[in-house]
Amino acid sequence: MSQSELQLSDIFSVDKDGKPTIKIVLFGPTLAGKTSMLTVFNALRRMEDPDLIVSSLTKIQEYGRTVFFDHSVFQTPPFKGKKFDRLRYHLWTVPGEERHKAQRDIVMRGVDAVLLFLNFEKTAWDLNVKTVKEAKAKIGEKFGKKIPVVAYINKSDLPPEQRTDKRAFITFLQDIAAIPKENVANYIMTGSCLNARNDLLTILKSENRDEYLENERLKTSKRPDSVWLVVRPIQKLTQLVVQQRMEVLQGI
Ligand SMILES: Nc1nc2c(ncn2[C@@H]2O[C@H](COP(=O)(O)OP(=O)(O)OP(=O)(O)O)[C@@H](O)[C@H]2O)c(=O)[nH]1
Ligand SMILES: [Mg+2]
Repeated sequence: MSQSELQLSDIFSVDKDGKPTIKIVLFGPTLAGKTSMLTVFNALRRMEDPDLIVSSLTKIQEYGRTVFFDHSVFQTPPFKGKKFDRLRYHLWTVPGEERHKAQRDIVMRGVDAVLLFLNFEKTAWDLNVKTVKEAKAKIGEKFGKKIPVVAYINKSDLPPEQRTDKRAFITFLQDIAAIPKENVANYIMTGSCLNARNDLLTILKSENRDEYLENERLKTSKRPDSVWLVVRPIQKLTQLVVQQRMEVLQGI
């Protein structure tokens, strides 16, 4: 098969609409902020480019906790030259509470990439550790290899005395082989969904809103730093999956 005849659907799974798709799961302990992250991501897309939303956020919750999953679907902007289809990425979160293990098993089926969604809060350390071990056990030897893994630590807005030292996360994640020993900055990211949400709200409420907008859409150049930090791990995982598939292709 020559590369020019190749469709993205030949190297990616297809979703129920037959579209090439990456499935990314945000896997992390309860109260880490997974639902908050997806909410911010949706709000950002709505403000910047609603055409990239394939299906908006579904949340299955009880008393503010996720009991099954959150799910939403986006697509990449059209590719130049349009030789290839656009790529869809499905974002899922698991319910973090320990009692929901069965749901986590279901959500993780067919996952292409894992975002280990961790919590800076000191009180959450044991749960962080437990969660990473659970994710690794579920995926087995593909963990961090055929199935790329990126870690994101949320709640960087908290004062230092309430936060676990980032170095403890790095050591733990390397020891358990979730992330490589080199290029750590590409595999462990930090941020605050709270700050990202507040910064987006500030723009929406601003009297100078027009400075931020062009044709009613938020200019990417005006995207707050806090929002970049929250979006980065998803971008990185998408990139890792695409890169990996391309490498497989070159081996054919
Ligand atoms: N300080 C701080 N609080 C945050 C941040 N992100 C989320 N929270 C708060 O943390 C709490 C839990 O957030 P959720 O997004 O519901 O957490 P979750 O990971 O989805 O939890 P489960 O659904 O139980 O798995 C909420 O009170 C959020 O407002 C953050 O960046 N900083
Ligand atoms: Mg949740």
